[in-house]
Amino acid sequence: MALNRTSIPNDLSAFWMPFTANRQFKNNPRMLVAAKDMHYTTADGRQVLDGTAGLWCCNAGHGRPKIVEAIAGQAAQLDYAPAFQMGHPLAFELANRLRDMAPDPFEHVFFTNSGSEAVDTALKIALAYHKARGEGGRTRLIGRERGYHGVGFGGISVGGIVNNRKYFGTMLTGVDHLPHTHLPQNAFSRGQPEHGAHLADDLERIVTLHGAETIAAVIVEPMAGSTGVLLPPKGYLEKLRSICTKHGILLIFDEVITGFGRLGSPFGADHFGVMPDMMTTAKGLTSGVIPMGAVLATAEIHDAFMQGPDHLIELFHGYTYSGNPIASAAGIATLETYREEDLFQRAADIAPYWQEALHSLRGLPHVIDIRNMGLIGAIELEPIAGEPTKRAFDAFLKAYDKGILIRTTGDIIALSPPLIIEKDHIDTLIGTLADILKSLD
Ligand code: PXG
Repeated sequence: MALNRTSIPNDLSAFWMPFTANRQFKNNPRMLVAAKDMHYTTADGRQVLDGTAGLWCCNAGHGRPKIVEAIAGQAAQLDYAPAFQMGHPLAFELANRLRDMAPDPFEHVFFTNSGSEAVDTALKIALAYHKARGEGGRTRLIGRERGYHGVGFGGISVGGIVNNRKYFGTMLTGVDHLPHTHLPQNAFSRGQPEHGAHLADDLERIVTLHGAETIAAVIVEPMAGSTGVLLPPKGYLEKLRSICTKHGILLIFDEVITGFGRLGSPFGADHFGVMPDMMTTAKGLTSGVIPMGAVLATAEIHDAFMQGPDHLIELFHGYTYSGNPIASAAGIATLETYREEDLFQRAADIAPYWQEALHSLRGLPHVIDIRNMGLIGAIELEPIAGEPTKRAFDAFLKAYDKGILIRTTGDIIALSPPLIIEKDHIDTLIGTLADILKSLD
């Protein structure tokens, strides 16, 4: 039985909300109390169309029976099992299913509880991998400007968002950044933009500056989500791959957003046809229902650790909840839902309609760019002079009042609906957004 709280609590003061304007929220609470398929229900009884799959995570939609039943049943059968030196079948089954779903080179799965932890895990594996192979001098990590890799110290160090970095000291040392790939000449691109493959060559500059033998890994989102949907230019990821290979540097794709069908393929790596050495995932792994992340690694990386006496721990890393039984059950049921409903193909099939709908907003007031890929879209607004982010935040508030959930970052509106979206939902979402854009200051 759900606890079934459906009204706004009297006291909102104790909960210090994440990435939220706490005072603004608590004066104007936007409280969601239920969800089913494509819609949330608010405390005041309204239906809100989910244009963002929660936070880019509820790829299967909400309240999906198979996932709900798996979680409830698993909680009753085996609620928790120790994650270290003990096992339970579901974590192994989910790892096998992920291996089978992932492109060929990925044979091993390390479970975490979030994308941030998946990123820290992958960075640590990269460092320890080189050490295990006798290249312990490879300690540098390379990220990218405007990259988002969660909020752990590893993630903010390789990440490239100034507000996520500047309050938190010096972070990891030995980190450098590639330039971002967002070029003005690519405005209004449909899918991968034409210009900017040369930006990957900056990795050669970084290698020349530091020496390849000091660099452990490069981490990028194949398509940067959080900073406003920055698409990889044609040829860019291929170049990054070949420069990494040439210099013995591991390439990590942060697939926390691009994984699980968001681009119409299982992973971004499939979509772009470029294979990294590790992939970090979370979000869509359980359709957002239970916190869970995973790092997928090649046999080459995994096997480098499997040395020495076999009673000794090979990797000194893990979490109390790595492969938690209820999260594993949610993951298995989620992957089954994706397969039974062919949701990744569905996303690919509806993507052209999505693209045309989004680009129909071109020419409306304040719209300076629109870009899209798979079931992702971004509408970039001209900021109000001297008040950056305000125009997009106003759009977000109006959208919620008019019954659609959108997400804003800076002055960019980002959309990433559940993969079960229908054409009439797209019409509602984009039609409502058009009205809002016409009404903004
Ligand atoms: N990597 C990437 C690429 C992400 O997008 C993380 C890591 C961190 O995941 P966790 O599970 O630790 O939050 C993310 C998370 C937004 C938004 O609206 C994006 C994320 C999270 C919350 C909001 O852009 N991405």
